[in-house]
Parts: sequence; C-alpha cells; structure tokens
Amino acid sequence: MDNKQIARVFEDVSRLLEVRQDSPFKIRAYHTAARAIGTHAEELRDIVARGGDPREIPGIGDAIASKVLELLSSGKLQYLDELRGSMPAGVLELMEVPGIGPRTARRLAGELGIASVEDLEAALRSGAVSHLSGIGEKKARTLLREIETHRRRDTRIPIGAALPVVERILARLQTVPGVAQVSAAGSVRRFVEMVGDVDLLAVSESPADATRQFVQLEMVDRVLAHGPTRVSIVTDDGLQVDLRIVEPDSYGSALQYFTGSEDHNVALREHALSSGLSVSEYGITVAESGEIERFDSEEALYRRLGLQFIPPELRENQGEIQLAARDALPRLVTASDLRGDLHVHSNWSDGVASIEELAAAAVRRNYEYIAITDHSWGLGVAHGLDARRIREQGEVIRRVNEVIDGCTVLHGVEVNIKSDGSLDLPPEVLADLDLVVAAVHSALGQDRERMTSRIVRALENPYVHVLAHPTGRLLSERAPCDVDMGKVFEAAARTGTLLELNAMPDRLDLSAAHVRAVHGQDVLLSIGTDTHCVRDLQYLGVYGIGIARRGWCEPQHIANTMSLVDLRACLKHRCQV
Ligand code: DGT
Ligand code: CA
Ligand code: CA
Repeated sequence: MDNKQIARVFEDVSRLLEVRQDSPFKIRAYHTAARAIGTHAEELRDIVARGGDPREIPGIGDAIASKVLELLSSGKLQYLDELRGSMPAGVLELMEVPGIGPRTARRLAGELGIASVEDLEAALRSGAVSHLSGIGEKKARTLLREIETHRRRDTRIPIGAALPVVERILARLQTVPGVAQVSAAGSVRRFVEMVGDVDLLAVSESPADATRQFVQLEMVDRVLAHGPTRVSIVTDDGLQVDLRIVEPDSYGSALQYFTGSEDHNVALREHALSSGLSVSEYGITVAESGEIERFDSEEALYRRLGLQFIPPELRENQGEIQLAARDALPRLVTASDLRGDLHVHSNWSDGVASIEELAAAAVRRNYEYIAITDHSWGLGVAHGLDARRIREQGEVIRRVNEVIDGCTVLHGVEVNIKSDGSLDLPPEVLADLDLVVAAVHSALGQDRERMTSRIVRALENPYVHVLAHPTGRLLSERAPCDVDMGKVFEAAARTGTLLELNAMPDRLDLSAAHVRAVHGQDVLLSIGTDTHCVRDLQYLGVYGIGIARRGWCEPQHIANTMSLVDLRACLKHRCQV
C-alpha cells in the first residue's frame, strides 16, 4: 500500500468514528494522521523497509503506528472492518457527497435504509426524503446538484489529474530507443477540463519495443489490450491510457484524427469533400485520381485543406473551420504573453513560502510583476491579515522591492466577501493596496438570488479590482455556487472589475465556457494561480493558459499580458479608485 491508500483508510476510520459519535479527540487524531500521511514525501513502506518508524511522521502516535504496520503487512485493517460492520451499509458512500455529514448519513442509511448515492438520488427526486428526514426542498435541490458533480467524478477525471500522468509517460517513452515523436492526443490535447481517458501517439521504428516499455511502467495497474501498434492500460489511479504507434509519414494525419474532437473531424471531412478530398487517419485521398497524400505534420494537413492551422483547444466544431478558411482565427494567448501572476499567497496567511522566496521565484520566471494577495482576517482558518498586519506586510514588500531587480512585488489582498456582499476590510485599508482581489469563501450554499446580489454588490465596491474564483467550484469535489453568471458578467463590465481565471488545477474557475462567454462584453480577465507554495507558480502557463486558450482568449482579453505601467493605469481607470 502506498501513502495515498493508507491515508484513505484512516480517513474512512475517522469518518466512521464521527458517524458513531465517538470521542472528538480520536476522530481528529485519525483525520490528522490521514492528512499527514497523504502529504508525506517518503512512502511509509520505504520508511519501514529502511528500519524506520511510522512515528517519524508528525501526527502519528503509537496506536496509529501499529495500524500502519498492520496495513503494510496484510493490506487490511481489522479495526476498519469492525467499524464498518457495526454500521448501516452505505454511510461512507453517502458522506462522499458534499453536504452530507455524518449525522445526515446515519439517519439516511439507518432510518431510511438508503445504502447508496443512487438510492439517495431516487429518494430525493421522489420527495420521499424530505418528508421523513427534515431535508427541505432547497437542501434537496442542492444535494441533487452535488450528486451530479459527484457522479461526473466517477467517470471523468480533471485535466489536472491527467496531465502529470501524461507528462511522466511521454518523458519515459522519449527515452525508448527508436521512438521519434510522442504527443498527447484526444481531449487532453484539446485541454478539456474533465477527460474520459488519455490518448497518446508515438512514432517508432520498433513499435513492439515501445509498447512493451509502456506496459512495464510502474504506474500500470492492468493491461486492457496489447496489440502490435496499440495498447490500452489502466493506471493505479484508475486512469485509462491508450497508446498508438504510427508511421512517420502519416504522423500528422494520425495526430489530427486522434486529437478530435469527433465533431471537429466530421466537419473537417465535410469541408474536404467539397473540394473532392477524403480525409482519414492515414492521409488524404484525392477522389478524382484515387491518389493518397500523406502528412507528417498537422500544419501541412490543414494547409492542404485550405485552412489555417487550427489550435487543438479550438477543435470542437464551434465555427473554427469557417474562420480558418477565411484566415480569421483568433491569435490565441500563449504562456510567454503573460507578464506576471495576480493571485499569490505567502506565509503571511495560509501559504508556505515567504515573500522573499516568491519574489525570487518571480524573477527566475522573468515576471515583470507578482501580486501578493494574502487572505484578510475574516477567514479564521487562514491566519488572515487585519489592518495592522497589512501595514507591516507593506513594509516588508517595500524592502523586497528595493533589493530585487526587474520584477515588482505588488501589494494586494484577497479580501473576503461576507454573506451580504460587504467586505471584511475597511475602505481606508483597501485604498492603500495595489490590487484588491475579492472572493466568496463562506455561505457557499446561498440561493441564487442572494448569491448573485452578494457578488454584484462586491463588484460594485469601488475598491475591488478582481473577483477571484467567481463560481467557487472545486472540480469533482464541490459544485459551483448557484449564481446568475450573466448578471455577474454584466456587473463586471459595468463596474470595470476584472474576473479571475483561477489556474489552480482543482478550480479552473472561470471555466473555459465562461471565459469564452465574456468576449465581446467588455469584461477583462486576470489569470492568477492562487499559489500557496513556490512550485504552484508553474500553473500559470499550464492551466491558466490552457483554459484561456480553450476559452478563445487573445492577449488583449487578459490584464496580466500588460506591462506594469499599463496594468496600473488600467486598474486605476477601470475601477476608478
Ligand atoms: P474523452 O476521452 O471522452 O475525454 O474524449 P476524446 O475526444 O479524447 O475521445 P476518445 O478518447 O474516444 O477518442 C480520441 C479521439 O479519436 C477523438 O477525439 C476522435 C478520434 N476518434 C476515436 N474514435 C472515433 C470514432 O469512432 N469516430 C470518429 N469520428 N473519431 C474517433
Ligand atoms: Ca480520450
Ligand atoms: Ca481513447
């Protein structure tokens, strides 16, 4: 068992103890241990193998250490089995749905015999639950939305979980002798937010060697199919990966075909047919002569069809083929267009890096600016800043700016939007800051009307420059808030407030669909990573740019493509502070 699996077991123990209303101390001990193990760098099995002790990990005491040993030797935990046995079936599964706590789960499973998420959905739809268990109509609607999100998680995987796997496999395949070209294809290459499976393509002189190396990767849990030029595996994270090996002279055609989307490919074939050309995964057949043309690059293939190269992120048959035919595709933003990061947490609130470390990392990345936007005090958990600490932080930032070269640290804040739309810092504090990012963090379950007017009120606050993670969604974990985005876009345009594209892979908020929807509405976007450690800064050019491109963004749609001088002027002018 690896740390992730062990953590999962202790998390289950903690939850079952909670259902049983066991001692809060014990519940917390298992929860803390689960978190410590899940995030610990060294595998527990390696610690034990080198003669070490599980108690080396802070948060693990005697009782849990002996359970770790039991898990490592037998793969099972008797204590967990006993706990499960003492409780109605289904409580753990029900608690996977956000909004269902231990008390509700126990009541649903124990009194109503609801043993699965499917049972619950049926009961909610029929109204059976609301009569018996005090779950009102509004709560029932919220739960149904959460179930929807929960279900999608079971079948589709966030791009943020797929990309690291793709990168590891591609890096490995590149080292196999005879392999010339490798690429992701399918929905991953199109930067779809939730992907079904991963498609990879490679050119190789000896396909058998490449496929053999692939099935021998450590992450492979099982092999679904293994042919001479095509393999499908499932990784130990449950992700299906298909690899195809193709000939060098048809690589362009194959890559185009397997990148999809299917709708794009259908439309492309229709476009080609009108000029007597028939497109397949192997090449283009000229109808008149029957001659087959092959393409080693996608660029050449699209050119042959009289089209501009269409970036993968646009290939959804949403007008891209018609635009490409007129040479009128948008000039999509790229990572090198971005000049800085506009949402960064330091160890002044809940981040782990110091302002000095973040500034140094920004210099290394050639950023022109980086905005430190720590949480305000209203967020109890995050060591939020009050007026006094914001002043002290300003002093530190001034000193850092005196010593670093080529990059400016902007002094910002991520101010909390309270449930009535007011902020938890006074105007005179906000007025002194370079960048005020406002966000909703509490009362996420408000109804549509209240949530919308709450956010609109925050947008109307003259000190707010940016609305961060506008919908509050966590991919596969938490449904977006119930909010009228049309009204949010309208208010953002009217007040000159920027909307954030949060690049944290579990947020991606705004979504690509929302990003695309704001074009033409005079809404300016800002991309921020919501970084809590130096490593997360890399998300800007990966997920931030990926979603921006998928949302058809050109550089002028995004505030952080501007120079510092222009950015300052723009913030001042738009928000009229
Ligand atoms: P996913 O995996 O559900 O996130 O979405 P995709 O787009 O990656 O779909 P997938 O994995 O089934 O196939 C990858 C690409 O290969 C797809 O975008 C287009 C192409 N393709 C695969 N099978 C077919 C097919 O039966 N017909 C057509 N037209 N294209 C196909
Ligand atoms: Ca796929
Ligand atoms: Ca596939």
